[in-house]
Amino acid sequence: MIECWRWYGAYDTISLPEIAQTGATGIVHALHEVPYGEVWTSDAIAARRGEIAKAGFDWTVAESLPIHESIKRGDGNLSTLFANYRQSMANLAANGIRTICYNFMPLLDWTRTDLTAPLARGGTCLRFDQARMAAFEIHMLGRARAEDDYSHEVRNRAAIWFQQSNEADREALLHAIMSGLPGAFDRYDIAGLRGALERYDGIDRATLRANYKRFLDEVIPTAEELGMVFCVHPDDPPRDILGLPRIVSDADDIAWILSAVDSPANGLTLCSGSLGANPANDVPAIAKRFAKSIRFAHLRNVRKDPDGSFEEAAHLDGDTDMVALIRVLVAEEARRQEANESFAQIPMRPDHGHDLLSDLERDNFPGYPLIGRMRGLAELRGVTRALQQVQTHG
Ligand code: CS2
Ligand code: MN
Repeated sequence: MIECWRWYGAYDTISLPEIAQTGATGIVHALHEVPYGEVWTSDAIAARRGEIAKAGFDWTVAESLPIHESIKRGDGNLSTLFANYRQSMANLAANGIRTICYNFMPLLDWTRTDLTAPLARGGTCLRFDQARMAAFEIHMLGRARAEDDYSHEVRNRAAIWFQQSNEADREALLHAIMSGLPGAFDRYDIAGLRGALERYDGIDRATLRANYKRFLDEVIPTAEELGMVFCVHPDDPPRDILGLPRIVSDADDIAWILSAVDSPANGLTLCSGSLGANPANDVPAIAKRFAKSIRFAHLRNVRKDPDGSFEEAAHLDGDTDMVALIRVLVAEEARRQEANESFAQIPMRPDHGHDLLSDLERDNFPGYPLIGRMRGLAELRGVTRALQQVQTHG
């Protein structure tokens, strides 16, 4: 496994020399400052790669090479957007970056309703609360379509939360839902979000899948030519939100994606935290079933409530059996090495982390603190090393 760390470049308050002390050797990075749909130039990639190399790291994975909303919506003529995307791929490959993580979530990337939920022993975590999300969708946005996504009981609690909330509570909820990644993409207020959602009117699951297939047809042959691998990141949370369909949420979705274009370049980012938020997803079993297609691993854990809410647990402590999952990854790496396959080692990163100790005084991106992720990485490293030894020596 290649131990990696997501670094947000100029947007990050955590420096490369600090990351070096965590023991990670690979950097996961994107040119976050480039507006979605524009080309990542070779010069800009080379400069960033040089900066990363100078600090002693390899730029191991490009995450994400973002997909413009027009491609997801399937708006009219997309030839320029596809050509730009392929140009960015070629520029990455020319600079030795051959693993591309992306996602196909309409409109919003990962979504939480609370960025600082307290932990029992101190520190904070990210939380997704069903009633708050329902309050946002149904009462703040006025999305009647979203009502079907919630139980009667959750809708009741959502109505009560909304009635009792003040302006500041609603602002904080909007802020939590809209935060996510840094960079040059649209961020919305309520009115803006309503407008953006209208542009998705009429786009159901089947249409979104067709648009996704069209994207894969446009880029996977190029990835093959360039010797690159693509790995789709699952939806987070893995279910429809804002009344929009999500199509990368479970084993059936993954099977559909991998068979939509059958190629070794069409692969998967196994994100245990994203998939693990759906009680129907058995993450180690999913990893086992699709092991050959896993090109990147995001390792983190979640603890679920019966109503569908969840919070991010310590890396080894949530509902997902991380030891079982890492065992699958370690076995798959051994198989690839044995078969002399390229991309034998799987890059991993401790996906999110808790805000712990000095993280609490530091301004970092939600989910991406230094100490909390370092704790996660250290725990995962211990499990991995032990299982690697068992794999080799029995
Ligand atoms: C994150 C991803 O929530 C998560 O699990 O790792 O959302 C990530 O930020 C991108 O969506 C990957 O393309
Ligand atoms: Mn992830």
